[in-house]
Amino acid sequence: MEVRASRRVAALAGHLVPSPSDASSPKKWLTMPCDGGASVAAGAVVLHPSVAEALASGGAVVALESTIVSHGMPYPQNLQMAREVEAIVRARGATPATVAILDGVPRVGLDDADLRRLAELGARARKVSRRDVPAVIARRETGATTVSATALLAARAGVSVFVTGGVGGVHRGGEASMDVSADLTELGKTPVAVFCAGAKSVLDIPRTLEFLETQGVAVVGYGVKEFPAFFSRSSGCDAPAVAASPEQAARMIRAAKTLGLGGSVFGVPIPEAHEAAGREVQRAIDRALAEAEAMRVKGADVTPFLLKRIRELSGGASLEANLALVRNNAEVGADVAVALARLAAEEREGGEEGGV
Ligand code: PSU
Ligand code: MN
Repeated sequence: MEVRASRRVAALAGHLVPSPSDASSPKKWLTMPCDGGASVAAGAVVLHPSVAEALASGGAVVALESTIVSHGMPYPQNLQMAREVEAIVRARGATPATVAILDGVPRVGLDDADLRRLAELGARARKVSRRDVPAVIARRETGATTVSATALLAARAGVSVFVTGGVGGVHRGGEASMDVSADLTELGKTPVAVFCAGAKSVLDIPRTLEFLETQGVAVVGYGVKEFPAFFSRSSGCDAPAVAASPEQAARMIRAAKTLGLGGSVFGVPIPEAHEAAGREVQRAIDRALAEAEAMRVKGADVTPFLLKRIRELSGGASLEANLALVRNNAEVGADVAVALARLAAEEREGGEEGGV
């Protein structure tokens, strides 16, 4: 064990220069095995050895969000989901990298014990958005990362594919409250492709798409024309682009990367077999929205409040549908990550001209 670990670190040293002060180049971030983090500088991203190894060898890696574990689902289904999604990613030939901040250390790739800890903490874990990152690190707190914080930490580590359930968006009434998820601005500047089932209809989907356009985020329907609405395959809004295969999605991600652009959102619709349950959930959504307004729930509490009430009001139907769409997103995201790794390898070998 000891020997293997030190050999791994030696192999990695050749690829990753420890220079945590330089945030602009992912390759220069300090990386260490996750059990040896004693002297890691505050803010340095620590990669799990399996993730560091996959990246160093040009393998496919898929980042996974942790707020969906802590705040998105109840225990123990959340732990089961987190494990299952990692297993799906592995089975399709990619390395899973769940992202979180544990005891003040940003981590890309977790052990099973870490997953369990986040799942058990549930809503007692901090919900960490981009703005919360410095304070959580400085105070050595433990937090689950939202799409925005997951995307930024994944990008710093050099991971460009990310799977979750749904993205945040412009909240209803957001034109007055200015409650616009930091997920949207993050994707405008961070080169990560998020595979999700779209945005929930608790949000204002047309305004969310407008905002993504302003931010220059590439929005893509995966195999569908419409941008999906989480529990429903249809939102009434067309996505500006369509990807027909993992290879095509990978070429889009590669083109954005080559030009130094920001992120993208791939809307993967909920599988048809689970959409019926989704319709039932719509009524629960409408009621939860009315309650949030009556109770004047505000800010970062809005999304967790709505998710919890929808689950309670729909009697478990929403949880079933949610689990099904996350599994599906993991399959698609892993396939695209594998295609992307292949594409990058072909370009390195000069086998294919351009690749766009
Ligand atoms: N949508 C879901 N499930 C979730 C979230 C959104 O269907 O768990 C979480 C994600 O972590 C997302 C965050 O990044 O909520 C957005 O929160 P806010 O609206 O406060 O930005
Ligand atoms: Mn908000």
